[in-house]
This record gives sequence, structure tokens and C-alpha cells, in this order.
Amino acid sequence: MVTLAADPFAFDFEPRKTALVIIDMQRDFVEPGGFGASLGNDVTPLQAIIPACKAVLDAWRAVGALVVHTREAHRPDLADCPPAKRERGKPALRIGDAGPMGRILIAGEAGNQIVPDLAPTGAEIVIDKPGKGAFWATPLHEMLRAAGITHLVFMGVTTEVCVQTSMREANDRGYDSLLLEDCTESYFPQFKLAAMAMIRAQGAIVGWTATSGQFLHALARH
Ligand code: C5J
Repeated sequence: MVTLAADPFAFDFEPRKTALVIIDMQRDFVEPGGFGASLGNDVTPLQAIIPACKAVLDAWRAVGALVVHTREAHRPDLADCPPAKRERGKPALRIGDAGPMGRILIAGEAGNQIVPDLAPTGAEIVIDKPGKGAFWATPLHEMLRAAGITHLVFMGVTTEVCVQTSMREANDRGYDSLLLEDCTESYFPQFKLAAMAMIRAQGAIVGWTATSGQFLHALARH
């Protein structure tokens, strides 16, 4: 059992019953020319978390525990993209439009791939999700249950959108979830802080938070 000094109180987990879930660390959100940038956002803060995410991913792989990567990805015919999602706002490029890294948020396109530093190995689970949450319209819950997973450690982007939605979905399905504070980012710093505060409020109503340093320290002592 690993006991981690976390907020609002200690997070205890068995690595063999825990999955590291990396949300949407895709070129479409992290690099210029993707979906995030097309919405008018500065993507550089999101790139800055890649080294911390990689340190955790490397340590987790060394333990031999389960890794899950997600991608926000739609079918090329957009049959899984509700018009309300595609037509909302005034982005420079809409979902499905051709951009510098291929069609925006479309499975298989260059921009839809996970950034090279965090690229999945063949043994790791990759979930393509049409929504914000990792559980909606995906087989993730069944796969985690089949693997005996009870605890989740989250990293990825963006904190208040796909990460928080996935943690809330996980909470409703009975998982205990930890968010690594310096391994998640938002285009809006104040939203990241608010999302983390909401997650750990009221006695970890959604989950726990800790830094990657705290996590790696606890894992190394395991
Ligand atoms: C967004 C995400 N922000 N991965 N997606 O649209 O958070």
C-alpha cells in the first residue's frame, strides 16, 4: 500500500489496483494549429507540463501498473459529434475542418495523436472519446473493472473541462481519484485553481490532489 500526503487528507492506493489516466495530451490541445489554438487559446502553458507528466509516466511504467491514455476524437464522418458541439462559438477552425495538423479532432489525423514524449506503448490502453468525459460512450469502466482497478491517478488537459469531467464520472462509478496538480493545465489559470479546489472540497467530494513530487516520493518508498 502506498500512502501519499495529499489534499485534503492522505490518499492510500495499491499500485496493482490503480490506473494512471492521462487525459487528452494530444497535439490538438497542446500545439499551435490544433483545436485549442483555433478557439483562441495560448497553448504554451499546456506544453510546460509535459516534463512532469513524463516523469510520472516513466515511474509508473517502471512499477508495471496500468496506464490509460485518452484522446478527444471524432469519427471522420462526424456521426459521433453532435451539431451543438461542432457549431458552438466562432472558432477559427471547427471540429472536422482541415487544419495544419490535419482535420481538427478527427481520429487518425496527425493533430489527434498524443504528443511524442507521452506516446502510448502497445501494452497501454488508448481510449478515443467523443465527449469531455473518459467514461461516456467508451468501454473504459468495463476495462477498468475487468482489470480490478479501484483507484485512478489523473494527469492531462484541460483541468476544468475533460479532466474534471472524467474525475466526476469516475467518482459516480465508485473510483477514488487523485489529480496531480503540476501535471494538469488549463488555458485559464484561474479555472485550474478553481477546479482543483472544487475537486478536493468537502472532504474530497470528487477526489484528492497532490504534486507529482509528492506522488513520486511516495511511490519510490513503496
Ligand atoms: C476541451 C479537453 N477543453 N480535453 N477538451 O475542449 O479538455
